[in-house]
Amino acid sequence: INLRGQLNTALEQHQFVLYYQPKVKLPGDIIVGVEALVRWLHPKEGILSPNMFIDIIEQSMFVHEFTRYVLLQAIIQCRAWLDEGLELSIAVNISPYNLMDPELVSYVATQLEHYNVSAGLIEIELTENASMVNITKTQEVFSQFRKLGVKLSIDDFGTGMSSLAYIKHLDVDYIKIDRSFINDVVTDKRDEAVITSLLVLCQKLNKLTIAEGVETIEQANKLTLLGCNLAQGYLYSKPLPAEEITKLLNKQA
Ligand code: G
Ligand code: G
Ligand code: NA
Ligand code: MN
Repeated sequence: INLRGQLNTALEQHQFVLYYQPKVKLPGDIIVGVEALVRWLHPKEGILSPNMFIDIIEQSMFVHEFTRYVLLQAIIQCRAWLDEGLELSIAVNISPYNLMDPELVSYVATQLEHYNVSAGLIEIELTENASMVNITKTQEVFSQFRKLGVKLSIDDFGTGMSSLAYIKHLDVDYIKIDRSFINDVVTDKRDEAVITSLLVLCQKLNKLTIAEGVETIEQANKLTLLGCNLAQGYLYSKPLPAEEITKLLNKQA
C-alpha cells in the first residue's frame, strides 16, 4: 500500500486520531497526565500504529502540518476534559524536523489562547537522539516553549549516544527513562544500578523522572523505592481513545 500518497487525504479527512496513555504519580496509581500517541484510522487497512507511518510523514512535506494537527487535537482534548472538570496534562511527541518549523511555537501559543488552555497542561516530548541532532536548535525552540509555559520532556532517555555529556545543556522538566531499562529492573542488579544512577542524576539536575513501559507492580514498587516520580505502562493502561480515558478518570475521581 502506498501510504505516502495518502497523507494529504488522511489529514484532510481527519484519519489521524489521538490515543492517550496515562501517566501516574508514584507511589500509587493516580493519573496526572497522558501521552498522546497517534493512530491512523485507515479506511482500508484499519488502525495503523505510528511505527508504520511516522517515518513516511517525517520524510514528507506534511511533517509540520501533521505535528501541528496533533498539537491542535491535544489542545482541543485538554479543553474538553477541562469542561468536564478533569485537569490533566497532555504530552505530544514531536520530530526533530519540527524544530525547523518557524511557526511551531507561535501556532501553539495561538491555539492555547483560542481554546483558553493553560500552557502548563501541554508537554512536548522529543527523543534524546532527536534532541542531539542539532543541540543549538533544540535549545532555541525549547526556550521559546518554556517562555510560553509549555513543559518539556526528553523521551527514551538512556538510549542516545551522548546522554551524560548533553543532558546538562537541556533545560527540560521531565526525563522519560526508556522502557529497555525498566524491563529487568527487578531481576537484574545491573539494570537496577543503571536506573539508580539515572534517577540520582535527574534529581541532582532538578528534573522529574518518568519510567516508561512499567508492566508489573514489582517494577512500580522498585521504581518508587528508587525515587522515580511518575510511571507509564501497561500496568496502568495501554493507550486508549479519549472516551476510555474519561471513564478511567471518572472512576478514580
Ligand atoms: O504506542 P505506540 O505504538 O503508539 O508508539 C510508537 C512510536 O510512535 C513511539 O515511539 C512514539 O513516540 C511515536 N509517536 C506516537 N505518536 C506520535 C506523534 O504524534 N508524533 C511523533 N513524531 N511520534 C509519535
Ligand atoms: O514515545 P515512545 O517511544 O515512548 O512510545 C511508547 C511506545 O511504547 C508505544 O508504542 C506504546 O504503545 C508502547 N508502550 C507503552 N507502554 C508499554 C508497556 O508497558 N510495555 C510495552 N512493551 N510497550 C509499551
Ligand atoms: Na514519547
Ligand atoms: Mn519513549
